[in-house]
Amino acid sequence: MRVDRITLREIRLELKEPFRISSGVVRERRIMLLELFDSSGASVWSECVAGEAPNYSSETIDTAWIVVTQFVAPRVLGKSFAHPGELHELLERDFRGHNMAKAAVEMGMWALAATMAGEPLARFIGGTRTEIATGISLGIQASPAALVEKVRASLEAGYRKVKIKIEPGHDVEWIGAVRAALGADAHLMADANNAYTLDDIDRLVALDGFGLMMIEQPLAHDDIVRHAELQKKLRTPICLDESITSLDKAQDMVTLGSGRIVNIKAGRVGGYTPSIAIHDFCQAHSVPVWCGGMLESGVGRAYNVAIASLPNFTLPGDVSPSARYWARDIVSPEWTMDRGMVRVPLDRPGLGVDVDAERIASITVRTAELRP
Ligand code: OSB
Ligand code: MG
Repeated sequence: MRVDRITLREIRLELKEPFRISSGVVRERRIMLLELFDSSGASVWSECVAGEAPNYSSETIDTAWIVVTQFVAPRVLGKSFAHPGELHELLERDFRGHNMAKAAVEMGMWALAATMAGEPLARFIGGTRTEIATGISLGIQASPAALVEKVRASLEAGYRKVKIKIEPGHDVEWIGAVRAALGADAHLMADANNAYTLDDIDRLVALDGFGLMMIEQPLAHDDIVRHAELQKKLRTPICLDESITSLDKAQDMVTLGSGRIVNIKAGRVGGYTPSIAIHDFCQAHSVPVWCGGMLESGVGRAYNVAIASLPNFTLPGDVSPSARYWARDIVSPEWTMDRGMVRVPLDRPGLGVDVDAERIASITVRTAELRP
């Protein structure tokens, strides 16, 4: 494969409802899409998952736009690769961080290779599932009662796991209200997005009483050591999200006991090669993984569904259907859910969905053409 042109686009997509987490709120996504063109004539779409503000990781859509343009694309454009597995090492060499910018190109190369091999992306990367158990991630709500109704509706819609965003003051009482209203069997978890410190140990121990499937990333975004101290005091498994930026970090987590579950987001770790490596490492150490989400459009969702089809993705992923996010997605068919499952598209090569270029054109606010 040899990519001789990459088109960047920024689109704006309004969320059906604002999504509030402990570190910020988003109402309208600014999404960077890429289109990679191979010299053979094949092409593919990919998505950069960087957000609008640096409140999840240090990257934003604007840093990613610059980094892809100035550093990532020049390393890839016009070069021949026998396999997309070669990209990750090339993009790591003397090039620190910017995992989401790297991943947008690296994952596009995987989808391009799958397309050219005539295989569905999920099968090309070793995925074995035909459908993905699906969870929903609920932003911080205005009141415990409002949260209870959201969780109730989500379980009625068939979601296999409900993740509740928490922060100090929107936590013990709120999770307690949900547990009391919906019973011991509801599959609930919490995600703090770094809102706590070890000084909040009393609150965190109080949450331990609610039988949550896991508590995601309670402490600092780059912490491994303090999470190990916290995990010793909790029965509830800690799941790390932000802290796992590479295979090394997953190894550190297991060595130190900083958590028992990993949320894999391919964008956060720099693409599919490191995601597969983390998946394999976790599998060998009996650590379950699941696929996280970054409020992706239908393009990014295709990559999430494909990676979630690997065998050790044994917990429901944040791979909700298109209609949970958007009035209208940019792919057809849109992503749908049936009995809490999203089907892995296995009937065609590549991403498995058509990308609606006309609709994308109508919501594009900037473009760039990158060549060798
Ligand atoms: O922490 O998992 C998170 C969205 C943006 C930034 C961080 C996170 C999230 C989500 C959304 O939880 C999950 C989804 O895409 O549905
Ligand atoms: Mg998270």
